[in-house]
Amino acid sequence: MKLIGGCNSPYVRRVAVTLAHHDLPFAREDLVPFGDDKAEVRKYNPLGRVPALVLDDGEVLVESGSIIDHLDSLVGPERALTPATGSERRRVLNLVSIASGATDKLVSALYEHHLRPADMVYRPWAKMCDRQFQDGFQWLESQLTGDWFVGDRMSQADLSVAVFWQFALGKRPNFIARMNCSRLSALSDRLAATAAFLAAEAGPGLARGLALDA
Ligand SMILES: N[C@@H](CCC(=O)N[C@@H](CS)C(=O)NCC(=O)O)C(=O)O
Repeated sequence: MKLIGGCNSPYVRRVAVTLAHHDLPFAREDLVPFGDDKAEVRKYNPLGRVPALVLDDGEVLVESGSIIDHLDSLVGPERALTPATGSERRRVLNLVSIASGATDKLVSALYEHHLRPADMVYRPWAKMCDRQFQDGFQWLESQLTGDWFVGDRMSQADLSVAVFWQFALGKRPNFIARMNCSRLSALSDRLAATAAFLAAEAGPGLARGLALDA
């Protein structure tokens, strides 16, 4: 398998951490979905977005959620990070949807401030995105009442929330500090020290690039 995209993207990184957690061997092609690399990324995904995962027979999967679903199917229901059925599955998917949707808003605000010409930035929109990110992650904070979001072991909810939180911290450290999400921070710190997270580190680019209030 080959993972397209670099771990500076949180969507790529949650796939890379899942691959490492499951001990699945894979190669990487660290393409950026902008600039010179965009045409190359389009060869894997007509939308020109990362991540994409090229399977050994050449089939290409896109969207981090679909890719992760496939990785779970490779390791079977006992080891899968998203339960196969029932209320625990619904809960994990719901938590991941909120975390992923909130991160989409953080990314939208970064794009608004950094990709638009300065005199065309629409600040009310960026502010609304910040509010949505904050509401989403503060709700997640309220849902984390024990060591794990669901059950007694790490699920995809824990893994993805930690990856998204670390991304947000790299881009908006002051904003994140003001949110006072101590439980999410503790979860994130705990997981950051595990082998799967260390194997998929974002590198210096995490704090570089589109940082807003570093
Ligand atoms: N919902 C997608 C989001 C992927 C995404 O937003 N990727 C960004 C990189 S962080 C990207 O490729 N952006 C370029 C673009 O959308 O043109 C997923 O979960 O895979």
